[in-house]
Amino acid sequence: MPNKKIAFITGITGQDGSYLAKLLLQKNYKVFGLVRRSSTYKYFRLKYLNILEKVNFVYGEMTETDFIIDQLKKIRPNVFYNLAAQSFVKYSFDNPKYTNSVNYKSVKSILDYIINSKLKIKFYQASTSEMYGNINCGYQDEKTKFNPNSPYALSKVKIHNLVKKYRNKYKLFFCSGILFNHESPLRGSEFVTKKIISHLVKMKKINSVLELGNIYAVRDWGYAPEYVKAMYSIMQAKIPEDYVVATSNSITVKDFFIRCCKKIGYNPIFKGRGINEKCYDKRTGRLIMRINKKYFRESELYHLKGRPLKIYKDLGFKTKVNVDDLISIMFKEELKLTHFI
Ligand code: NAP
Ligand code: G4F
Repeated sequence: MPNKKIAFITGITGQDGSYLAKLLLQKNYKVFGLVRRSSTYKYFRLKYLNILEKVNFVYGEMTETDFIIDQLKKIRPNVFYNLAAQSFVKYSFDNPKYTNSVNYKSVKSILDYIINSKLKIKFYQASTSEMYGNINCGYQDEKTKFNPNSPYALSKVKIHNLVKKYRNKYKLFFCSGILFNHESPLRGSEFVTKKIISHLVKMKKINSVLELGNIYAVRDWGYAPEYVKAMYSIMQAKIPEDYVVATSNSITVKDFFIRCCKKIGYNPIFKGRGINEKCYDKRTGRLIMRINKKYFRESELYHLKGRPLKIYKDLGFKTKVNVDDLISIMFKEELKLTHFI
């Protein structure tokens, strides 16, 4: 039997890292994952997917690039998926330097090492629709110019451009997926979809009010397990290129919230405007949601809608799960997940 291919995944404890690890194990890869130490348990996603025992862990920080390079020398992976990032946009305004260190500087050192080594490692970079910023255009695709308006987006544009530059200069298999927002039951709790769903489920038992920020932002939300399949396809392409991955449907945070309320049996009605806007259940009069200024960002990205035609034409990839399916899946799994945390 031929030797198994070896994958190295950074960010393996995160949403995408866990789903990707599962997919690569199914494809018969030997999977290594970088994990940073912390005082809290963070393997629940891998446990939930029933792959905790199947992954080989490497314990370290993205910023310790010498350590990561030593690991690459030992492990000699065929493929490197760089999914680790300071990925929370709001936090990047509080700590832009750290965001840049993790998302740009560390990755640059790893790429420089791959270029200078004799290792033939295919490299995938987790780029993001956040890089587009606010532009006057109905949709975004591979030809749309970047206009980053957060430190997170800026760090991602810098590394995205470097990956492209190195690919062209050194003719290596370096590529990026420009992924629009994608969610799942394993989404981090601070992101808005997961925050809404977890809260609505909890509200059935305890008396609390959901607090949100800008509910008029528009996002193109897809389903994470499908998006890791897109990452894999991008890495199987004959020619390394960058691809947009999106559903091409987008709605406001408010619309997402309304659909969730209806799904759980509320009849939402809204009163007030701006930061005084509130949502009540029409039947019981219960206050469900209010706006809290603290969830607003220094600079908001108002509208994202992807046009994923290139990946469809070149690689035959198309999303199937729409936002209502996504909401159903997230609600269904929310209660089960509490057993793994
Ligand atoms: P996530 O759930 O926030 O996971 C991030 C992962 O990176 C976690 O495993 C985290 O480890 C790890 N990490 C963060 N800082 C690290 C550091 N300094 N050293 C080592 N590991 C570190 O993110 P995700 O949603 O899976 O997204 C995966 C990637 O895709 C990210 O690069 C993100 O920027 C990008 N992206 C995501 C989306 C989306 O909608 N989800 C869209 C476009 C692009 P801990 O468990 O220790 O925190
Ligand atoms: O769920 P979010 O925090 O995701 P955001 O900022 O779009 O970023 C996510 O998607 C990017 C891809 O476009 C990734 F690159 C990034 O790593 C991350 O995965 O916020 C979505 C929208 C924003 O406009 C935000 O202002 O929801 C708005 N929002 C309104 N109230 C809120 C809240 N966001 C959060 N997190 N919490 C709120 O209470």
